[in-house]
Amino acid sequence: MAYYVTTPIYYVNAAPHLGHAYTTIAADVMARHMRQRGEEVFFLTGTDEHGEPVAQAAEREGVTPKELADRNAERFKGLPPVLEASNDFFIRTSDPQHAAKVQEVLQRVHDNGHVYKDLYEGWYCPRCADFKSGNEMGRDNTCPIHGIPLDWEHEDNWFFRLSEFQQPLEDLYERRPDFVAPRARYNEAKAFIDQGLQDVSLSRAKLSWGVPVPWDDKQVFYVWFDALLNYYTALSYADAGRDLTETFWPATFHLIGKDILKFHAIYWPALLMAAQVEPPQHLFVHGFLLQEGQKMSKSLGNVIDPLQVVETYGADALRHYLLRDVTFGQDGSVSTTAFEGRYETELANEYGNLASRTIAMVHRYRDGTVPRAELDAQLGEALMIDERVADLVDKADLTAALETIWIAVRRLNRYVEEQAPWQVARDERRAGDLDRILCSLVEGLRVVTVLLHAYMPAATERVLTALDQPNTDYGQARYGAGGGGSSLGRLEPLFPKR
Ligand code: ME8
Repeated sequence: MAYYVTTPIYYVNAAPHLGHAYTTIAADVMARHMRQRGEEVFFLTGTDEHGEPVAQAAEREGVTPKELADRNAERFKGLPPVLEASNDFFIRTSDPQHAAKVQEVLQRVHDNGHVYKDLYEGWYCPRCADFKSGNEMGRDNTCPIHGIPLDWEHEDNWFFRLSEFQQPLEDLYERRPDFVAPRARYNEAKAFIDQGLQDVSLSRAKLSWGVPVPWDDKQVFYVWFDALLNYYTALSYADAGRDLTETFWPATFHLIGKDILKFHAIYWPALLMAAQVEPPQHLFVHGFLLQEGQKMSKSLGNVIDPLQVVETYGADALRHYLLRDVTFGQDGSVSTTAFEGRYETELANEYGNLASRTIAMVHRYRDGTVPRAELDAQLGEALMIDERVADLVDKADLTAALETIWIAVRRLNRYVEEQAPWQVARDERRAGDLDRILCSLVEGLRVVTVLLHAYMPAATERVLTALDQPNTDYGQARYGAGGGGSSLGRLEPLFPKR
């Protein structure tokens, strides 16, 4: 089966921050997990480079939009490798192949009769690149997201007949209750549709930093339509020798933050229908990372630097923390104190310690060779979780999936305490018991490690290497699937004290 997961493409008007890292990490967990299951995966991320947010930031810095975009796109492009994110391609909307495909698709929307010219008059936020209707505005005509005054815009635009898609969108939501998750976001999108859809601007006349409208050389496409199309255009040129559209479209999951729901849940499927292209299968909308109760964002300036965290603690620790501490799909607070707490209690003391003591005991009591013995059945139930974890990841319920695995990690630590192998080792007559305990522990550690691999690729690889069982195929996530008798390597502390 083909599996296609995307993140939003990020604005290049500033440097990447923790919010961007968050979505990229989540998408990576899904991509890695699916690869373990043998699926053909395509994972896309990239940068959104056109429109006012970038043009205005460039003006403030006294450089051209292209210069600013080139400089910051490099920083965004450098983020996935730092996070151990395994994207298959990085799209930039300034790629000429993207622009050509945008023109092709939107020309089709035009030729299909869904576009007309009219005067636009209304409020506009240049940071959101969004036209605001009355109920989307803050006090005194400000943007409720950015807190800046809105601009009163007055210009001739090409309009997209979104209102024509009222019924098709209602049908889509009726037919596919899993089109948008979590449920609260589905309801929010549906409520927006139920209010009655208005046509929207498809182009801007005042701006030159964008993809030119092929039938009107005085206009460029409104940045949101250009940006949304990245999910589709990338497939046509990501692999130089092959058009991947047939294989991967419609996308399996678009992951987005709740700030951009309207564009993805309403404009995007409507636009695709207008171009006679199948809408994506699922949108998953996660919440905001909050710091001191406020949305963390580059324009508010209150950010934890993901690069710094990774440099000190490693990418695995950040990946674990973000998906564990903030329920994926809801808002959640982040803080360095909470991060350090999880690092120490869960990574160092629970998983890290389970791995090091298991391996150390095999060295101490059995010269590093895992004894062959019957596995302890009492661990079976706690460790037979591969299907449950897979079902949860299928729904992008990444926090629940991680919690399910973590319960097994804790069960294994309890098993060590209950069985007290150090006592068993003192009694020669109980050699068989010790074999069983060590063999079961190694197998249990291997199972949770295969399951955790998508979340913490680096640490788990080290553990599997030390266990001399490097296979991460999902079939290996079953208790009993491992080959006993391996000889173990050494393991340096996975999560050392900082
Ligand atoms: O909106 N908490 O780009 P953007 C959680 N270019 N996630 C956060 C976050 C936070 N505090 N801050 C940012 C754009 N994000 C458009 C998207 S897509 C066709 C075009 C994440 O740079 C989250 O995924 O403002 C959010 O949706 C995205 O970054 C917005 O990034």
